[in-house]
Amino acid sequence: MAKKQTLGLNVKKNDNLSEWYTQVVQKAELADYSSVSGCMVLRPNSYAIWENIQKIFDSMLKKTGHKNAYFPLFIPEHLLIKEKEHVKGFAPEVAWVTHAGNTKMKERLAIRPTSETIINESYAKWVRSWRDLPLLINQWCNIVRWEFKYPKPFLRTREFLWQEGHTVHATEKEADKEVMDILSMYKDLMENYLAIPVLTGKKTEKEKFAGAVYTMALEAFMPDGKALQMGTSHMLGQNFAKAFKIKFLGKDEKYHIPWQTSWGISTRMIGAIIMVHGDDNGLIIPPKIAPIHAVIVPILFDKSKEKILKKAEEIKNKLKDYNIEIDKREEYSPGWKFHEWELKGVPLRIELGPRDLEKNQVVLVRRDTGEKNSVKIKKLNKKIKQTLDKIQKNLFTKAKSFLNKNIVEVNNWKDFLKAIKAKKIPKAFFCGEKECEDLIKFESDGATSRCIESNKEAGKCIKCNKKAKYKIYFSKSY
Ligand code: 86X
Repeated sequence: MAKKQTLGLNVKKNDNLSEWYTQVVQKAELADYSSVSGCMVLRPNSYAIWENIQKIFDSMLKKTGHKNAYFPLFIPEHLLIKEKEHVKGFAPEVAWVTHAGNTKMKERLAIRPTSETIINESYAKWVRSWRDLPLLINQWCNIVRWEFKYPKPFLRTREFLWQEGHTVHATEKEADKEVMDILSMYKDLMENYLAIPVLTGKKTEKEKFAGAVYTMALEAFMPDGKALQMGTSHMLGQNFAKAFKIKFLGKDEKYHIPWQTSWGISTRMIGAIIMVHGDDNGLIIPPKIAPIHAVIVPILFDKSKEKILKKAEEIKNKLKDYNIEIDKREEYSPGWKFHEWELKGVPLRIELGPRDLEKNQVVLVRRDTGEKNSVKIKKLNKKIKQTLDKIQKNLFTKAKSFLNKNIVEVNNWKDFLKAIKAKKIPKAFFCGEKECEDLIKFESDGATSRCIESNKEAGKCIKCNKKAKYKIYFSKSY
């Protein structure tokens, strides 16, 4: 039977998250499929969210001395394979340009799957002395990884948008600090703007980026019990510097090999925003990243139409600090419009009818709770600020308590499996051995380590019973 095509969603979030997600993406006009499998169109509604995320994080980067630059999309093969570790395992995902017109190229060009190599080729020329350090460069760009797993808008696409930072430091200590500074900037962005709580910590040897000495990660927890990696910050040590022969003359007049970091976040985060905050009526955009803060829906009758529209404009003009939209369409009923803006996740709705006009008030409706309040127009500016703050806090608090509720400390394998089956996040002692982690994944039907919570604790590995190295979170993941 053909599915009924309605404006609203025809599946509940808790009944089928995956189908719910697909419908929200489509019906809220966030993304669309294209004729290239795995490559999605970012429609204005999601691109505007990405622009807001860019603005926020870019300003954090500028404040901490980072500068933007742009490096080529194409990476010649000899460059890409210079640092062998980082290509390991990824080779099947690299997309290549092999021809110009009908002529085969002498050397094929990779479409960047990440830019360490092309950037370090430049760094080898630019880094001469200690005065050139630290070198703190960021680039906003697109990335191509030709994956073969089933694509999912924002979460797994062959092309995506991200920022990648690549830094060079004189000492190991400074590079370590950069890795941690970026990690806390990412956490700030995710928790205080996207309203998504994250677990942060080091990755195990098995899960770290092969080109790195260690990897720090930020992990969010989705309603279906799967973790979603939201970002990574890598300590590259001297791996790339050695491969690309980067060296600098120190204050001591001797040559030294510098220390490097790289880090990234991507449009994948938009997938997390959809899944974490959305409800049965659709998307809910956290106010701090919402392209539209409030929509005014005028209740139009022939008699009072002009007055109402005039007042709506007046209200919009007074609310200069916010992005306000007036929905003037006459071919749709107010109720229809309410549903549409709810579906699209706009944090606030302002209803304005003839009775409200008489009383110099509007009805203010929260997207997250549905709560309605009559507000005097005089007090609207202040009330909107307060309410947006409340929505922002409420979204984070709800997500945070869901995360906390789902972390369970376990100390035997039976309870570990129980927790995974129940779609929770077991926290357990672990020996850190790759073979043991492989076994855990196999026997738990796909659970992997997410990030290390602490490494000071003494205990026995949840799986092999040998001496544990640390306490760590496990779960299935996207
Ligand atoms: C790992 C490492 C790192 C800068 C980040 O995680 C953040 C931003 N880069 C990225 N990675 C690869 O190195 C890689 C390499 C090849 Cl050749 C590939 F085809 C896919 C890859 N995917 C991830």
